[in-house]
Amino acid sequence: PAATPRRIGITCYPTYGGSGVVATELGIELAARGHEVHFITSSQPFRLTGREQNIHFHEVAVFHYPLFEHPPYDLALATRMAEVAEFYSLDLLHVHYAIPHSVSAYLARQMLAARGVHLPFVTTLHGTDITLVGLDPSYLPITKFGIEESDGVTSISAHLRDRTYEAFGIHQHIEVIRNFVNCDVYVRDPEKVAHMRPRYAAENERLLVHLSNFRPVKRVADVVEVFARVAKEIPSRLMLIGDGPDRSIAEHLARKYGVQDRTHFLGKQDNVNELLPLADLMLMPSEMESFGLAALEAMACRVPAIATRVGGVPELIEDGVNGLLFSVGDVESMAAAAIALFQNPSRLGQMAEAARRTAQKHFCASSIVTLYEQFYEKIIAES
Ligand code: GMT
Repeated sequence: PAATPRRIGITCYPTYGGSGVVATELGIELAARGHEVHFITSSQPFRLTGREQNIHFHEVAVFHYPLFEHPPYDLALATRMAEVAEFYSLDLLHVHYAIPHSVSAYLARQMLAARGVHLPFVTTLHGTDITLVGLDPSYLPITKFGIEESDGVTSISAHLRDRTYEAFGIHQHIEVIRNFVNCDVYVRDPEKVAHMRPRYAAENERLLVHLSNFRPVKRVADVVEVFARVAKEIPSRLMLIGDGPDRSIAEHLARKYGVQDRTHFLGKQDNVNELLPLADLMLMPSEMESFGLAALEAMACRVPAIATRVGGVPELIEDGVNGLLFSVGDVESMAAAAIALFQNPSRLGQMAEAARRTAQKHFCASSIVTLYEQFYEKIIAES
């Protein structure tokens, strides 16, 4: 049966990054199911057009005053959360990424409670809020507090849940609700591929893809190291989608290995669902991934990934079945595996099929969004 239509507030980092993508896609899916969704963020989430039905956007404006060396965004956010929640009678607030969102949500809940208004909030942990930021000793106590004060906590992988229990000594229940992809939007349409692929690779060439925010944790240098080795053996090209601090390292390495003319630096792209299906193989050699959303998006498009055996990645990629897993930094083995796959098209085809099947069977928006709806109902009923 359809869930009761609810009024849900969503807060996330609206810029490029997996947590913002998941939060935005969740809002879109909830709105399509008849819920009223209110994004409360510093700017419009990048995957929204602003014209979607049932979706409202509330910008958090931060007051700047010369005395403030650091404008107090967390407080501006808490204030806006409380205002929106009261004005639109929100049933629940769902914040993505613990820092500072769960603490702002806590403040909003307390402000409203003082006025007799009830506002439960759910925190979804995405990864670096726990593994990097949350473990900076100066942030640990407040992150722990934000998590413990949440009316409900979810985590995007079992690995991240366990890391959170260990690192924060938290005892409350953390529900694992894995990331998802819209399998109707992330799909390989052979006609579109035939039309667009020649822009990036000739018919006899293989196309590899990497998608990230080019932060050190993504090890973009390893992507180029692998590609340089593959390009020696197989006519191929590399498509790099995204931008960030390590882009110039990647450009430098591409020149060093003489593969700059075979590498497309596409920068930040909005409609990655149109680009991913053009590729034959994804490279995701990250130092850490609590989930690895980029790999899931590729898999839904029938593009298996060569990835690292870290964090929550093995919950998505089954080594040798729907992709391949290696140790961090083992570029030689990754390159050898890519070459072997390209020399064995039927194995690559089987892996591509298995990748799509995994996305459809376990990670489709249609089933995962229902888990969020059920979780919301549980929290609303209990709080
Ligand atoms: O990895 C990033 O740099 C972005 C970060 C984020 O918070 O946006 O990604 C984390 O959340 C994604 C969505 O849930 C996950 O798919 C990523 O694996 C996770 N990143 C890390 O754990 C490093």
